[in-house]
Amino acid sequence: MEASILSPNQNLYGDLHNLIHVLIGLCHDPDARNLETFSTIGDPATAMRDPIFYRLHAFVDDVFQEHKATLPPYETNRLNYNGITVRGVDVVSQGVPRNEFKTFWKKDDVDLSRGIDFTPRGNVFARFTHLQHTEFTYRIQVENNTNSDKIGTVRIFLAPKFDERGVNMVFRDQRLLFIELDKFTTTLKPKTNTIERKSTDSSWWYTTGGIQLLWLWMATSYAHSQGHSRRLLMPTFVMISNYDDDKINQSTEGACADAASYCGIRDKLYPDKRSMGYPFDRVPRSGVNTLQDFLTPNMFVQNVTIRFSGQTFDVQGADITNALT
Ligand SMILES: [Cu+2]
Repeated sequence: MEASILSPNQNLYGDLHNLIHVLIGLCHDPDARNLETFSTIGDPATAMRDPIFYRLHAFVDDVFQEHKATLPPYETNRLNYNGITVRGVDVVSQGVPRNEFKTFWKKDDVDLSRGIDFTPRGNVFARFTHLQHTEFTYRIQVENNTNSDKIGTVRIFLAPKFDERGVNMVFRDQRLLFIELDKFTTTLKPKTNTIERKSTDSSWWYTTGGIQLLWLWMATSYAHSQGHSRRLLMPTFVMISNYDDDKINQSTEGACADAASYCGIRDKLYPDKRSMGYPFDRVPRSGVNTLQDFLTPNMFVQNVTIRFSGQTFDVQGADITNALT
């Protein structure tokens, strides 16, 4: 899909994804006779503004899934973590019912001074309104039935429960829609453990929470498209995998390490030995038709509601819903 300078044979591996961006981006002046530059899809900063971006990326996903379909499914011995059982998962948030994500509008300022083509004397702020969610904490109950400390990788995902007709999704379709909300390592003492993890510590968290926010935004948009205006039920999936099978022997210090799921760690290996998307990146083992069929004892599913409150908060965080006309 995308050779890099590390690929042993760049011509053989090709660069399908990037070259389609370039192909479409220059289609209005393919032999450069008018000295035109590329259009929106040619630059990562603007590519998503072109509707064909989504067709291109769906195509890239499809090619990748064709490859994944040739790999053997994960059998339970490559999913389970012997001795580790996840007993319960809750999402808790102040002033919000348990197992609910609350979303609302938030005003914020962004400094555009580095992106404009004159030299400003100071900052150039633009105020915009975006979707935001209240901070929340995952509370995960885990039993370690061995008699020593165990290290695990906690993997948290969100997925739709229903398809566009409101019917429960089958696993072979649903697995392609799981999105990672967080991933971190934890030490499990013998017997019972309660893991608490804040949304602001997420491996996808990015200053004001861009990426995680994007997922919740997509989920809320999906809710609207489903006609469940302002309210959507989604399974939150938690898995604890064996860190012995996950770890990369390197220091985890480095640029971008706080959002490592998103961008890796600069000049280091990707900090997870498992394939990206694990455990949902391969076709399921035989006999698995639903998410419930897929579960091994080290996994747990909690249905969580995403509720859009309709409120708007200003830059300082004051509720200005009723001040708007
Ligand atoms: Cu792309």
